[in-house]
Amino acid sequence: MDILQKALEYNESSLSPQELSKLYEYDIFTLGKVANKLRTKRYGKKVFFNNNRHINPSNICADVCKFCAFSASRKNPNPYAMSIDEILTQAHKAYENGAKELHIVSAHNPNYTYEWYFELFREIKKALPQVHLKALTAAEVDYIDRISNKGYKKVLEDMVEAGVDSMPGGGAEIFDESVRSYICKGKVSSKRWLEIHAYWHGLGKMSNATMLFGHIEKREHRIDHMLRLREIQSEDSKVASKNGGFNAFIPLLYQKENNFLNIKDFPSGQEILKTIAIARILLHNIPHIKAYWATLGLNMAIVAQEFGANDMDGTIQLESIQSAAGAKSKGGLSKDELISQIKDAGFVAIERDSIYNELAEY
Ligand code: V47
Repeated sequence: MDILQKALEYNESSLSPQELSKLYEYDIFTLGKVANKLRTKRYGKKVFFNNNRHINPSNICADVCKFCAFSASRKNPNPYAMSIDEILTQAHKAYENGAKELHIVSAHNPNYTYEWYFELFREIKKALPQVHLKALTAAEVDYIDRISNKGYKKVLEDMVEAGVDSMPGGGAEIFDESVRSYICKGKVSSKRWLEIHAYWHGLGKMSNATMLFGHIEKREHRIDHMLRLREIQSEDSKVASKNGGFNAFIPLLYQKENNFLNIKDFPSGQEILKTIAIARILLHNIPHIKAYWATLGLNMAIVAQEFGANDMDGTIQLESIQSAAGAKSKGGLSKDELISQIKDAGFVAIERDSIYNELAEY
């Protein structure tokens, strides 16, 4: 039996990342056809997007990730730290512009206290209770735990109490420990990143999971990353009382400018599409695969919808992390632009909320 057939049997522990990395040896049409069949079975011609706003309270960071161009202590000479009032002003504007989700993640600013974060979330929820609050990556949760000594479980419980609705998927990077220690030494460990999400899911909450690819990692590291996520998700589903889990897997294509990784060889379009198709094939228990237009570019993100992806992310309004590294995403996208691209590609555009309830069809 060939490796693709075996991969589709989902005999959880039978194939190693090395064996599964042979999936990349199939051509894109073979992988794409299988991945497209899987996504079509679940979603037909639907492509999902949401109306969201990213807010990044500060770019002053205690951690040093080689791939990051956003952090002020690196090649970006403009440090900033927003106050709660400034963030609230942005949140109100975002809401007036149609955002139904606020995605709030920050650099690890040592001047923000434990209380600051939770006051921020409470104030936002008080002012805009109808807006979905997606906030704090597992890397931030780990950082807040380290500065406060509260323990990550308490941080997560306090997030629920303060009104955080879901967690974004950032900070996952690549779980392989050797790659991780080269690209982001000192940041949350892979083990802890996974423990944090598992505990959050146990609180009945949803989250996403990213993977930063296209830098020094090898194919088998990407597969290993996906398998670790698949395992956590299936562990989660064993506990009957839980309603939480991973909503979406988001492969983030590494952007090369203004950072310290100094990568010369970038993945081809084929390698990117194969990665997305393989994610759909392997991650049978994570419902949504997001082709994040901010890193892939709009064209590639739309093409990826025929290679297993079923989501584009959203309007964003202001994107500061990937655009600092060269992505053309700073100003976000209008809802009309997203809808027109999705329709032009022959799909049905579905505006969703943050946990994938369908709000409107275009
Ligand atoms: O974890 C940093 C990445 C992430 C670069 O959960 C870079 O819905 C590419 O996690 N090139 C933060 N990527 C963004 C993130 C995210 C984005 C969209 C949706 C969701 C979601 C989550 O940005 C970090 C890091 O992996 N990043 N630098 C770079 N040079």
